[in-house]
Amino acid sequence: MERTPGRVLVIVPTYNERENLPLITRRLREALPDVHLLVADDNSPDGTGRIADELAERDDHVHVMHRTSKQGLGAAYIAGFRWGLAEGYDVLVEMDADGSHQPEELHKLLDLVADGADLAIGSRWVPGGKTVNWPVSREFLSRGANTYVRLVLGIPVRDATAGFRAYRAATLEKIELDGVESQGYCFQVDLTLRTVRQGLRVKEAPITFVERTVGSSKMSRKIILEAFWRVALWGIAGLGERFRPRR
Ligand SMILES: Nc1nc2c(ncn2[C@@H]2O[C@H](COP(=O)(O)OP(=O)(O)OP(=O)(O)O)[C@@H](O)[C@H]2O)c(=O)[nH]1
Ligand SMILES: [Mg+2]
Repeated sequence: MERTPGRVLVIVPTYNERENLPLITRRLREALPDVHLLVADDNSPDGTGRIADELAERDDHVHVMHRTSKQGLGAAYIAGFRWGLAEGYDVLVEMDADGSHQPEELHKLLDLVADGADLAIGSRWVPGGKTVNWPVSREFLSRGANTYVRLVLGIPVRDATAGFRAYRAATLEKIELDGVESQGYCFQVDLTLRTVRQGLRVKEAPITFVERTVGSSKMSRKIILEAFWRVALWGIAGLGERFRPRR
């Protein structure tokens, strides 16, 4: 029997995902019919916001947040979390629109939350995790970034940059979203670090990450550099904590 950890909201940030959004919406609604979806669109020039409105008109489980301009993945998620918390959802999920995160695997994350995890991460880099059609360069970047994060921050998570995750509402309430400045992918590392530092339970489930087949990537050199310097600063800021002698 399917276990449920309460009312679940999946937040999907979108920027120019007009082909992908209807597909991912249908897959999610079929895989887990009780789960709600919030599309957080940054005024996509390709009309993704309009498509989201059409989907929401036909389905009371689909909601749309229209944002004024492209402000990065992190800002879109924070706005989505705030909406979901105000609406009283128990679990808030992050999922990409491009099909890389498979809605058919979401139950694995919800099961971990139902079993007590405060944050469940869909991981490429635990045993059983896979990537499909990912260029060697992207795999190298992701593995390298995760090794860097583990060395600099010392957190026991194999895939801290992963963007397919489920947060218990109480976790987001504890981690002070107001202080989050990260915009690109380091947003994921930032929230992982905040969760670990609160002493909360982070669990990873293996997933199969599938490279997008339509639309274009928003990954950029700027996003990679932001992650590099922010992680370094968090590492330096945490040195006092890590090397303080135990009493
Ligand atoms: N609202 C909003 N969504 C964004 C922004 N940047 C990226 N996204 C969305 O965040 C998700 C992940 O972005 P992707 O472009 O797929 O990034 P990626 O997965 O590293 O790149 P690929 O591997 O090429 O797919 C997608 O659903 C994007 O549409 C942004 O600035 N605002
Ligand atoms: Mg993607």
